[in-house]
Amino acid sequence: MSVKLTIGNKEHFPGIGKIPFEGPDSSNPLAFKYYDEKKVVAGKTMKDHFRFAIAYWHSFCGNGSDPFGPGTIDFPWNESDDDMQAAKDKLDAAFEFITKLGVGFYCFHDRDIAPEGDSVAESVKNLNEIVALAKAKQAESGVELLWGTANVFSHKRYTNGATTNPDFQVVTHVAAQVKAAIDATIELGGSNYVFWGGREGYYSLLNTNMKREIDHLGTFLQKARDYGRANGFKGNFLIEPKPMEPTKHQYDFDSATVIGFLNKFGLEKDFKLNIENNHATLAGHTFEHDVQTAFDAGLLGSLDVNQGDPHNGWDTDEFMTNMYDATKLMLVILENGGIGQGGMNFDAKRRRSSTDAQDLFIAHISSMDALARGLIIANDILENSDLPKMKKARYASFNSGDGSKFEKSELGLSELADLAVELGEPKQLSGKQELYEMILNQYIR
Ligand code: XUL
Ligand code: CO
Repeated sequence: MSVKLTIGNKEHFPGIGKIPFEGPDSSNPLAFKYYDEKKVVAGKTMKDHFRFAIAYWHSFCGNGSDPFGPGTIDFPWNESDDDMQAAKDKLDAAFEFITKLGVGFYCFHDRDIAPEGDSVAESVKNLNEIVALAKAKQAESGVELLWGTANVFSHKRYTNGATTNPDFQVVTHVAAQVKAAIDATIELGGSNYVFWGGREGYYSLLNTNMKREIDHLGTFLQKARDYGRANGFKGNFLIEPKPMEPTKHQYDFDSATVIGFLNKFGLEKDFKLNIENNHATLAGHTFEHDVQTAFDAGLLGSLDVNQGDPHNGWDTDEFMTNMYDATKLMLVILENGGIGQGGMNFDAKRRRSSTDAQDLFIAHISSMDALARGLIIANDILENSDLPKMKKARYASFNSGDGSKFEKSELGLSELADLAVELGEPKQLSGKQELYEMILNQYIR
């Protein structure tokens, strides 16, 4: 990737150059300690293992505002009173940041990169104008689009849902936005297109016909897929599960729910899942559980690698730095052959009180290092510890004889019951969870 520090006229992150790899002994906060993009682990460079992507909305739009107070972080690219000029300045800043960090991908919602206009036509015109500029920046920098999406949850017209809104007129506006966002993703060569069901869900069954709403969602996604395929989109469509927030009952609850939904509506050949750590934990799962569930269904698409706070129950979108979570995630990724044409989008924001420009770099560097270290440890565990052998050995009774016949569906219930009489009481076999945990700890070094 060629690195040009300023693409527009102005440098938005002065004093910060290309982030170097300096190794684990470095104390430079603006250097990688573990993420070495060229380092080969398990036959692949780190760059290819992760396919890291910057989340446009958090990194260049989220200024630290929360329900208790306004923004705390100054964005020099937001100074212009002209919305379109501000969007162009933001694009400059975004590509400056992405290339200085040395990340290969980015992700956006339509409204992150271009302002909503006063009409459908003006919104599409704004988007197309910025997309043309983004295309030039991608060509100049080598940065690629991991996925595009439409923000169909912020505008007040979506208060009662987007495609699941009880008002058909709202659904037509969703279509206008999704069509333009798919067009933008195709134009920018995006590898994937994401649907996160922002307000697709409900608060009370007293006013909600859940079946009708979910049917509308299925029909809408079939039409979006048909449009994308007819217009040359070759990437994966992705659904991002989340159990709650903003609504009480989000329809795309978790991986298992979405897999059932995709199969029901005949979407499983074109759609996969984009799984986010903080969403999985809100659903009462671990990240690796929801990722493994998607892999097992052949539907792992991409990841949003953030983390929540274990002490509260909402979506805090913190940068993923927990070494246990990173290691357990990378174990699942390595054991299942990698993330394919997906990637790892941060979908994380620095804390409201992290107000220095360099904090944005530090947050990303820290998370990339945690995941890189997790990759190295996971690979070490798989290559050098007894853990994979132990896990395999637990299922050895299904490898031959009657166990193998059962796996091949060759034994009926009566035959199985007769075998219980013949074989007698099974010997107690320890699951040895503490030993597995001991091995994990021994390798986190
Ligand atoms: C919200 C969330 C979204 C999606 C894209 O919780 O994760 O930012 O990733 O719409
Ligand atoms: Co997300």
